[in-house]
Amino acid sequence: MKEWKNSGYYGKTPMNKTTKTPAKNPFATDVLEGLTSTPKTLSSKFFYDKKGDELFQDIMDLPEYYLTNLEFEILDNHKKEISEAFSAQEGFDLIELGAGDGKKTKILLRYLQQEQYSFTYVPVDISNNVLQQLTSSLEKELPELETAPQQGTYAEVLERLEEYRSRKKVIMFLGSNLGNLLPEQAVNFLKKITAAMGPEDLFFIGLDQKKHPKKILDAYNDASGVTEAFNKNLLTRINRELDGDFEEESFIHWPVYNPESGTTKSYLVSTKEQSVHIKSLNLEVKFEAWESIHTEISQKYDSASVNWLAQQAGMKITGSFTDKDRYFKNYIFRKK
Ligand code: AVJ
Repeated sequence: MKEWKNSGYYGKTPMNKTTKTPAKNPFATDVLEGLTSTPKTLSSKFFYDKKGDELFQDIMDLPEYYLTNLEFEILDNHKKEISEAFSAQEGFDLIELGAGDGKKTKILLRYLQQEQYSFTYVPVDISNNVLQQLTSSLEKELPELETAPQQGTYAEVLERLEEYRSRKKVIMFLGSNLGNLLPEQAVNFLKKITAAMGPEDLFFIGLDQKKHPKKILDAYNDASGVTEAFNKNLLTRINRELDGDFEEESFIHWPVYNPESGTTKSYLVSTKEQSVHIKSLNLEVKFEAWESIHTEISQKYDSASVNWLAQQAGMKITGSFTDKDRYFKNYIFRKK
């Protein structure tokens, strides 16, 4: 344990800052750090292995998880105005961070193509597998579409994009994915986007809004237990990849929503005193009865917090689109 803490790649980021080589095993590093901290934490970025990707697909189909359907509806209802805002004389590059299955984006892509806008779609994802599935579905559904998929972390791709200034860029970040970041991390992330933007470029972002706390809580505490399985997938992953012996039945999934901060925090709570052994970390983790592991934040926004984010990042809001209940919003940002 000590050697790990003192080694060069110890820390939250998967890249070693001094050498820019990937850490040996970012998951192992993060699990070790999180489970030896007080209070205990695990990072939500490790939800998304093959099983986690499938569970997230199931979450998007849940009746309680309103975010996906509302954003779909917003894009569909406002595709004309959105396309007009994206449009440019020499065409544009539409760069999507964390493209996933592209279900929502396809509404825009289809419309842009039908209206003969000139553009290239640049889906960005860390997973090659996701990119391949997306490209092959696009080849079938929109064979004329020009696509230029980019594999890598957002940071890597944004660095590449900085030098990519041949024509207007529209950078898209949907699904309220920003909400998984703490305010400071979110600002740093947005600053990188601002740095990659020219004066004409747009940033198009979807952010879930504050609303009745019950509605929000239900979205993270669905009756069928899919979100619970998604949260517990972190334990399954530790068991499989790091040779751990977590008993999933002795943890409960517990999300809480704070209407003041707008933050939903998800936890796994140990229902008994227990000890977990993680062999490949050479680590024994002790839990008291009812001790928690914090696993995820899902931030909800209002006009004050969105203005603050834009301001901090050196951007300004130049447009927004919402649904009839104002539950979800898509914003157009420009560089200030
Ligand atoms: C993909 C980050 C937007 O926080 O709402 C869904 C992930 N977690 N249910 C969210 C998630 C639990 C989701 N984001």
